[in-house]
Amino acid sequence: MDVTKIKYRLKNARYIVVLTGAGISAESGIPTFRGEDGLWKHYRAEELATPEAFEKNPELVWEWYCWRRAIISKASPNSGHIAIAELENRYNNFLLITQNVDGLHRIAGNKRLVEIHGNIWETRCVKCGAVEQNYELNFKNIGTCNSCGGQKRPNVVWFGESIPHANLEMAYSAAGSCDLMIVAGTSGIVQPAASLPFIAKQSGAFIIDINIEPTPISAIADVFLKGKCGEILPGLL
Ligand code: BJW
Repeated sequence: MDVTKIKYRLKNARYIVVLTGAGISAESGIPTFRGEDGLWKHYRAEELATPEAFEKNPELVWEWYCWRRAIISKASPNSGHIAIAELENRYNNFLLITQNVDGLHRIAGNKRLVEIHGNIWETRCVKCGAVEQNYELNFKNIGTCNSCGGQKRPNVVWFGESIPHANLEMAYSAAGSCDLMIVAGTSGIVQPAASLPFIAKQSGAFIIDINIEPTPISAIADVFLKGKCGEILPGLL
């Protein structure tokens, strides 16, 4: 029943939007935020991914980001990332919205994508806002802004911060106008990303949710595919 529905929707989709979260990179060896492996030195993401945490202890926050950079630097896209890159090749109207900062979707080949929570390989100056590429793995060597000497922070979106306007507009507009949304590997609890499937559903899109366990998004999905992204996504193609 579900297979027939999915085949029909994939074959006839005019505009596909894919929303991904940390679960898609789990099979590349990158820890998720809220799973069993989500803790780092007993801290939760909510305690480190905030402007307040950075203000209080920038070294600790940079140490966490450099620990994550080291893991990401050794990781490669998995079959789930590759399947999503192939989806982009197959559809004229396609957008990937990722909450991940690891850059693996770009490496897999996606070009039409919005990284709504930023990119771990960029820094932003807290004083002048200059954005720089930065591949340092040692938190002690992050350095200062090349333009003004100010303090560098990761160019990512922390709790309490707004998603850059253009990215949010693009994500909302895509969610409101797609006719098929595939949600892959997100717990669906962090806003505003978590509201995108709800917007798509309200606008009449068919929602496929892929996750190893049910989430608030599975509850409204037309189809919930329980399992690993790396196994299920290639199957959709
Ligand atoms: C697999 C798998 C496999 C595993 N295959 N699946 C409205 C209501 C309530 C709260 C708020 C609200 N609006 C805003 C808020 C506050 C807050 C928020 O949402 N809090 C919630 C915790 C309740 N949101 C914000 O602050 C956002 N800003 C904002 O809204 O601005 C406007 C505003 C400003 C001021 C005041 C009020 C409003 C910003 C959120 C930024 C989130 N940033 C982070 C860090 C980014 C940088 C970094 O990476 O370090 O983004 S936090 C972290 O969570 C990261 C992730 O992108 C994000 C989502 O997590 P994700 O990807 O879903 O991962 P997990 O670990 O949660 O889930 C993994 C899933 O995969 C699980 O379901 C597994 O089962 C599954 N899985 N292996 C398939 N192989």
